[in-house]
Amino acid sequence: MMNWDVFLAPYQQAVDEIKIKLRGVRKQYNMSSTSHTPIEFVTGRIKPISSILDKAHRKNIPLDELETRMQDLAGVRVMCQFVEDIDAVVKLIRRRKDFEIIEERDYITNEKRSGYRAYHLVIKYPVQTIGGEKKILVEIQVKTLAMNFWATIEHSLLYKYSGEIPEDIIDRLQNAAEAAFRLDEEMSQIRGEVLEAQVIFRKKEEEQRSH
Ligand code: 0O2
Repeated sequence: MMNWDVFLAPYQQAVDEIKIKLRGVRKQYNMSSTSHTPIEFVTGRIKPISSILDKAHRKNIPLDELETRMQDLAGVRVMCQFVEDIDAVVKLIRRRKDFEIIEERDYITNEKRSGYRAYHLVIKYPVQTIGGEKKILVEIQVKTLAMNFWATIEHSLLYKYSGEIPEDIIDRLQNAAEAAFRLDEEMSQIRGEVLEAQVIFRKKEEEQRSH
């Protein structure tokens, strides 16, 4: 018999620690007046036992191999305002000394067939336990608010229809994915224009000061 509480405890610990660390990054950006924070908010979860069992069954993973073969028992999600911020978050994750990156999956350049978009990183994270150090696999999903909105709705529909979403709703989800993509594009354009306006404004100010 598997003792789930004992098995999942270090995963919960890893999620809690990483949430605190990434929220700390956000705080640091917010204190700096020069750069905008690429992190809007951070959430995290341990995969529910029923989902672990479903996925293990679906992917033929024996329960004694979960630790090495199920990479998202611990999951952290980083939400960004703009698509450009995703890149900034990925870069800052790559630079960290406490995260060892095992795998990266770019579902932004390679959108999934469902319409799902996000950037996934699987890291090895050291948790200190009373039995010594334990390296835990954690999946970090980095996405925009629009990508997250779409994925959350699609996820609950998958659950509602036990994975068999009716055709007409699938079509609507595809349309919604397209709309979310366009929303991200529009926001990026606006961001670009705001940044450009700021540069022009700063230049004008400097010119006035030097006269
Ligand atoms: P849950 O309920 O969120 O835990 P696979 O599960 O085979 O598609 P793999 O290789 O395990 O994928 O890893 P991947 O692709 O990084 O996906 C892991 C997680 O990404 C999923 O976990 C979802 O959270 C999210 N995800 C991936 N594809 C989709 C999608 O099409 N729609 C939505 N809404 N989320 C997606 P789980 O275990 O599937 O689900």
